[in-house]
Amino acid sequence: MAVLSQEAVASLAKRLEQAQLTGATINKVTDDYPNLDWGDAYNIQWAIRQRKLDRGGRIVGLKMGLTSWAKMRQMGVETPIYGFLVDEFSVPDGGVVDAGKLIHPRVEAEIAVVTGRELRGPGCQVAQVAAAIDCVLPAIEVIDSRYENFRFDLPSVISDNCSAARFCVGGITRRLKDLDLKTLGVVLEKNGEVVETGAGAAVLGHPLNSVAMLANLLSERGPQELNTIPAGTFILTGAVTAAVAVQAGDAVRARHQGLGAISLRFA
Ligand code: 0L1
Ligand code: MG
Repeated sequence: MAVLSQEAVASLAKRLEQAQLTGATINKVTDDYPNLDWGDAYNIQWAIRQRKLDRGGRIVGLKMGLTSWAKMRQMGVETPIYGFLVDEFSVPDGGVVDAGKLIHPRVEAEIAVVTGRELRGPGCQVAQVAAAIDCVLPAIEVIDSRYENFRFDLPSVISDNCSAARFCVGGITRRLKDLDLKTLGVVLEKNGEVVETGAGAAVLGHPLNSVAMLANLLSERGPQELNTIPAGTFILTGAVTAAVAVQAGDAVRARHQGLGAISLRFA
């Protein structure tokens, strides 16, 4: 049960979005509102989303976060969380990220999908997801918590749009039938050295589980216009690797088996 007034939701959304836009840390939202729950947290996230739309931003996708069992255990939760991607977060393959606009960026290699049909929960299953996926792409997500030292609790990170900051897609686009997402290997390099390796199974056992869970989470809590995943939705399914800290001067490359390589530079 959400407990915050609309005014409090609007004011926290403004504070969090300002922090994201200016690259400044803020107190956790639960420091001011210790009883704030998941419902309030998503209300704040959706209010940030609305602020971006009101200024002419375009929502270009959804992301899943906390999709590894290890990270969920660490946060004491049993379900992942989701956030939105807006056009201002998008960086082209080979592009440059202005690290001066971020606080303490970290990169994660991810597997991204685009849906070809609507997905609707509750009860959405992997088989339905498999039938609905149009294509698969390699991705890098840059996360950047607006809280000091990436220290937060679950309502605070949901409110902060799951630390979403930038993302990059590119490489080779493939049909799902041509890939085994569970065993798909990923190598993450920083400044030419391998820093992380992983396989798709790191994402909830299979990245398509993550998409099914997203459809089910949206059906539970999404505002009316957001309670399904429409056809044509780009989705970051969650980190295949641990998040790696980066700073100005770093170059990052992700190599996804069968999907080519994508890279970003931080300046
Ligand atoms: O994309 C992610 O998995 C991040 C989710 C939020 C938690 C974090 O910032 O580490
Ligand atoms: Mg991520």
